[in-house]
Amino acid sequence: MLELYYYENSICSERAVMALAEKRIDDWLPRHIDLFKREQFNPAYLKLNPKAQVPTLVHDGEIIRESAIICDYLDDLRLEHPLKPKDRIKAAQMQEWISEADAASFQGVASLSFVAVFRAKLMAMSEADRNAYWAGQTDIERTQRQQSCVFEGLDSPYAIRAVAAWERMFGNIERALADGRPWLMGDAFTLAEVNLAPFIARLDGLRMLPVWLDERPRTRAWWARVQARPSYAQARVGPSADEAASYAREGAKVVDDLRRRRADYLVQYDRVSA
Ligand SMILES: N[C@@H](CCC(=O)N[C@@H](CS)C(=O)NCC(=O)O)C(=O)O
Repeated sequence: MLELYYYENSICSERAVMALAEKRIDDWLPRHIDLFKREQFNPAYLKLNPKAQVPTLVHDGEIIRESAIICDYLDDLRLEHPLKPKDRIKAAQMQEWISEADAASFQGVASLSFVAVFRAKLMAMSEADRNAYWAGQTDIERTQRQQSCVFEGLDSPYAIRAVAAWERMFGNIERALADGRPWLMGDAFTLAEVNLAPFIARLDGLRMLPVWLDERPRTRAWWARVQARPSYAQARVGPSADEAASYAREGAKVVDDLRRRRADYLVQYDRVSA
């Protein structure tokens, strides 16, 4: 039995659901964890995932955590519709995309979501309610990042790191596609795309993508191809219908400032043209 504990509007959960769709695995049981009802802190769920995070996969009673690892596991589960290159070198190179997405891009998109959308919500709360929101989190780095983004907005050092992380990622994508390949690893769509798609979809939903993609036509075309995958629609990647309007509205409020921050960042740090 394959059970996925997940929250529909979480970008890490979307990775796992997209991998399931790509693999045409449909005999899995959805176990919904509503992050806004704080269900990630239920003692039973904490036993599955002590970090109080989604997603978690449970396969015949065995627990698999971390969205990138879950996607990799799902790929190995069925031979059909492979999402990893057969060639060992290419498979290792594919992992570099995922590792960079996990190490920097995730924090980047999470920070920008907080600056644009969750900041206003949390600032509208009483101090006691805000503290209650953060109470229970098990990852001090996450709490500090969120607090910095809420209290400092785009002045938060995490926001500037987000600008840098996505500058690096989109620069790498544009360079990788320069030889005309359709996908990051060549002719085949792989886990590199699956692991990036939900993060980029969130930036898209926040209307922030043009900040990095205005000057990157190959990445724009690649992103359109990713969005055209049936799995993208099946997994409902991107902000849900009821959230889309507020994400677009709140993101649009900060996008000009974000563009200025990127320009300042490039003056000081850009060493590689993309
Ligand atoms: N590295 C983990 C990160 C998981 C993660 O941070 N999930 C977020 C949703 S995208 C979460 O569960 N947040 C819970 C919270 O903020 O309380 C993974 O890729 O699975």
